[in-house]
Amino acid sequence: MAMLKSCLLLFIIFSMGNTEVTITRDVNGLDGLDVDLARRCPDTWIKSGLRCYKFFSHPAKWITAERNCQRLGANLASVRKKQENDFLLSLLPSSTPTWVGAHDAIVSSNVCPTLNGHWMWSDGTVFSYSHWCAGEPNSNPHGYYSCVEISYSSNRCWNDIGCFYSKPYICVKELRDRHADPQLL
Ligand SMILES: [Ca+2]
Ligand SMILES: [Ca+2]
Repeated sequence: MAMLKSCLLLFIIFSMGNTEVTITRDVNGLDGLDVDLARRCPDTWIKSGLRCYKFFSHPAKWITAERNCQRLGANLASVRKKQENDFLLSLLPSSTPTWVGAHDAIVSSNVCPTLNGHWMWSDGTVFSYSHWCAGEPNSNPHGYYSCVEISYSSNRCWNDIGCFYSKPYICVKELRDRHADPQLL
């Protein structure tokens, strides 16, 4: 009986999802992707693909930077591929180490040594691409290098470093997820 209820619930949820898609297409006469491509970024934000980016030159600690981004309906930038990394670098002066949204949750490897260095993005993106400098990340054995700066050194690669440093940062706002501002439609 419990399984029957679960199946019925799944069927209802699935049906509602289909209904939502149908309504979107009826109202706009476009599929979801077309609608997203038509959306605009806020003034002073730069659009690339289905994302809006903004570089903030005023230095802030990593968590302050992330919260500043969140107040704007954004997160510190995640980086999913080389093209995005190159684009982020194009937004900032060459010798400007800059916070992005990568962090690991473990501050001290003395407490949980096997859990240190598991990187994630503050916007929930799966951490699959990276552009570490040679020898990085080097958080072990202390583990407190738990946030990531890009454009580090003359190679403009990634470095893990203490989150308490104040650095410029880049926010990213998705145009088609929970962070999207309905007013932009
Ligand atoms: Ca760490
Ligand atoms: Ca490092």
